[in-house]
Amino acid sequence: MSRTLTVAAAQLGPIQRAEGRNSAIARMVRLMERAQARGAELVVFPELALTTFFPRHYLENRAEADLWFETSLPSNETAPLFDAARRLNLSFHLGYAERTPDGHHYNTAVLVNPAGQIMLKYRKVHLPGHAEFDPKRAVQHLEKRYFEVGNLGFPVIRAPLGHLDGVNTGMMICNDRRWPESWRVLGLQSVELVMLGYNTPSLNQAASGFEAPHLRVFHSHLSIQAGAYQNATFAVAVAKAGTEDGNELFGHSIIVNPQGEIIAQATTWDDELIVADCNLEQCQLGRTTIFAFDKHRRPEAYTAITAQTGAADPPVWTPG
Ligand code: CDV
Repeated sequence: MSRTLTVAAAQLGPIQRAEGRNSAIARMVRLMERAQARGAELVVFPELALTTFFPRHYLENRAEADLWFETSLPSNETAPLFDAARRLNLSFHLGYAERTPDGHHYNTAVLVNPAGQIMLKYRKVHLPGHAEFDPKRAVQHLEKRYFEVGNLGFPVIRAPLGHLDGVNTGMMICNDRRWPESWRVLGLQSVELVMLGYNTPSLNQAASGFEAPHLRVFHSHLSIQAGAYQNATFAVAVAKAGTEDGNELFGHSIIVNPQGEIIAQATTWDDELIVADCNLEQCQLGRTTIFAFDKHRRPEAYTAITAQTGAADPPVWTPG
């Protein structure tokens, strides 16, 4: 049987702060219908897909932010996504803000099958930004205020997807894509398909140095293409795009093959579907040759990667 899975990246245009979940979810259901019409078996939505990218908004009373969090999946509001999955025989990946029954907060993604079962859950590990209001920034990035560091590691599961019995499927969320460690941990579990959603502003708002705007998309694509190539996996990277609450998100969603090539790319800042046939057999070449991990990796030389966080100064060279 062919191991070609037809995958749709469902980029979302902006979701304004005043826009209700119902309207965002209606847009997402329309994208699922279009995906099914184009033969897709899996639809991947962005990070925090149900609301505005709220970490840009500072709320002094942290608890008020709970209005942006989901306490259950499905809920009355998110049920139309699950209904559409069943009706259209689609699996979907959803990024959302999760509040657990015991009061923990995570930036989370799930993979849901057409029967509505959650097959895989991931909670974002690399939280960028800061926890307190930063007066130097024109736009805040308060992920460290609103979320805890994910506690599920980087799981991969072999799950039935579309017509395939088993696809080695993993996830990361936005900033995780910039860290080779995220990709390698997935690669070490033989991942074949990485789903990742992101919300990335067109401008670096950190006010600690100039970053040319054109480099923002370059760095995002560079990280995803390198991660896919070095771990012999497909990657579906899906953005929220456009001007949201006055702040520009750069879009440029892509699907990448295990050679690191972009095989589909969004060209608008709107709700936009890109679809690609992903022949998972293509993962074999890299993982049996240049990246045959079992033959060529040297973990004894990599101990610093898990032993330390920050970079240490090297010893100073002295003559003789
Ligand atoms: N949502 C994110 O994690 N965004 C980050 C920041 C740095 C903008 C990103 O890495 O794209």
